[in-house]
Amino acid sequence: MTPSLAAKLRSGATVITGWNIWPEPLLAEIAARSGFDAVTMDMQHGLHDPVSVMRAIGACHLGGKPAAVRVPVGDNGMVSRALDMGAEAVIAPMVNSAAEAEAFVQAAKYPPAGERSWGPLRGQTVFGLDTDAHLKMANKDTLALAMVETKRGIEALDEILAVKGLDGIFVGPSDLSVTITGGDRVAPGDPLVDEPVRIIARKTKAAGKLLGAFTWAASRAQFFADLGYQFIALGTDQAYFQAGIQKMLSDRGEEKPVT
Ligand code: 3PY
Ligand code: MG
Repeated sequence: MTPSLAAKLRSGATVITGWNIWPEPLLAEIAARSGFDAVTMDMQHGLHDPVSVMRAIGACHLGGKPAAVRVPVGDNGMVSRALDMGAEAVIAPMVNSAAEAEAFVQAAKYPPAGERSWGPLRGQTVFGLDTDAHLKMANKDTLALAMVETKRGIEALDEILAVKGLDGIFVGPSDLSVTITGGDRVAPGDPLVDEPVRIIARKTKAAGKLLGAFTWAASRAQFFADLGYQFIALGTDQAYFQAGIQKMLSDRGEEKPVT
């Protein structure tokens, strides 16, 4: 197994992940081969189902990059399944309390840290590890990241960070802006989210946990990276497709084939 996503992040590296919302493994593989350090399959707002996630994880490995999965809200069954399929990180959206974070960790970690049931039938093949090695690797080398993206989540942050086995916090700036404005605006890049983003960074680092966030622009990714966010999602495959079309329509360069 190549150095895990967890090992890279713990060594201090910044990891930029593509965000795959279209349930098509080929797109995940192309994202993996096109410069991203990892690819995340989104089952919350993205269109993935368990089968497409399973196929996309294999496609990411074919492209030489680790795969992460964002599960639907509160779907801890899918947390275990995504890990069983070979995901190196699972992201749980809308975690608003220590109890929710605790239930998430229970599904993501084998005993003694949690209560994950044994059966990584696909993951073992993806990682190429025997049973003992897989069991030893799993709790340390797969990450459970809880999204803090609401006022309630921020209020509960200290208790969420105290949950043993939780590896990190992943920030959703769109939901942060919606909750902060009381449902008035979706404004992920607005300065109004900067203060909570800074508070989350300070507290999470003090707790010795990892930081991740979603962004729509490389400049915003740099803002997060400067604050210590290391696992940074940039755009979605829908946005990559739209940006590619716009670039091709306006490109005045020489003709060359693209494969
Ligand atoms: C948010 O910005 O709220 C997210 O969940 C990113 O996908
Ligand atoms: Mg969100």
